[in-house]
Amino acid sequence: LRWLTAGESHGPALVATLEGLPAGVPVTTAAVADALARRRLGYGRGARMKFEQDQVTFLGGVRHGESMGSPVAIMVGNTEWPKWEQVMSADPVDPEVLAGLARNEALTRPRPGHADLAGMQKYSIDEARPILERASARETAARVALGTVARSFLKEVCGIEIVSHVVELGAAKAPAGVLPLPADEARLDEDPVRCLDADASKRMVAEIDQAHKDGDTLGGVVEVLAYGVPVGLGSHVHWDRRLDARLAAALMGIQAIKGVEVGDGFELARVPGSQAHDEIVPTPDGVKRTSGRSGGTEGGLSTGELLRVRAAMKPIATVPRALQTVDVRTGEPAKAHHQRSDVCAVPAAGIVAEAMVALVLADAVLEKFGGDHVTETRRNVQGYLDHLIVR
Ligand code: EPS
Repeated sequence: LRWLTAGESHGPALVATLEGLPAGVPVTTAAVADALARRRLGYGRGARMKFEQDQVTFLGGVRHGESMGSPVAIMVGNTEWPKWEQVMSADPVDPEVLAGLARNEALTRPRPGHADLAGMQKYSIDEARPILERASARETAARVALGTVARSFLKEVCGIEIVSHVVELGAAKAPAGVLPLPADEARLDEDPVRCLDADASKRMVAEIDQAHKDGDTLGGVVEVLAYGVPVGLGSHVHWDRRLDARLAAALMGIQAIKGVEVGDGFELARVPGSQAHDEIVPTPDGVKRTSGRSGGTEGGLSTGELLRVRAAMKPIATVPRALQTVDVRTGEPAKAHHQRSDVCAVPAAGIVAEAMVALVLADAVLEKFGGDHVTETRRNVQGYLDHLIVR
């Protein structure tokens, strides 16, 4: 499975393509639009989330609600585009027209924590606009669109279901060990911060209110669970085939993510071996584990137990109480650019993390089971599970 996204934050649209998806995967514009709407939820988002819409158009790969096996191409239109038509025009624009546009002013005060400064240096551009337009987390809308397709594939061929929740936000933490089920999704989406615990949710909202008052921003931790993952995705035989490594890379590739844990992650480093692993026991339903510390991967292979990964998001780098920087035009100290920003986007990051996990799992499923139509993939999965050598 190969996939790419293109498009800028204030461009006409984002586009996403997915190549290698079998035929017969149920996909509709409405399903993608619903997923994109979930990404816009969450207490603490900025003004743009209120006035902008995501407009979904399939450009290829899907007919009458099913994939055809050809590359899937999805366009997510930015309704903000009319305001940016000149500033972000692909074709040259009359300099006099541009000079009259406040929006087109050169961004010469790079924001710490964003790609602005290093991007300007790397790409030899003396203002941040061409860098921040693509570095923006707006791009995650394209990933969520593709993730919707990947999720549908996973459900269709192995019954895999993915759910995420917010486990930490600023200093507020959800109680440990409370794991949502796929059926909890609607309840989670109704919660302002996508936290399962009502009391923790209230404390998280209070954290956001306080940060807002202080002109500050907040990060947090999201956890993604995948139910129904079969044993044997990924492999122990080579580092870049390890499922945990692929999940970590995919999650780390989300804007503002600074840490990833698989299962109990860093906590496992703090306990002795006798308390760090999941013991194996025989049951009438086959061999099972007595706990889920590993997060459902051992030696880079899925174990068939619940897959559980976590991603830590740093606070949004566009801080209202602007941070210290340098004006690259003058070389003098300055305050970083700030127009508007989210106080917190952790709930949205959970939706993006679900999409990334879905894309990695879909890739791993296809690698192991192949198939050009979902019925073929499903048959291959079933044949493998029916003949597992140890059960
Ligand atoms: C983003 C900054 C904000 C967010 C944007 C991501 O945009 P703006 O700078 O125009 O206010 O609203 O997120 C989205 C548009 C989105 O759809 O998630 C950033 O710098 O990453």
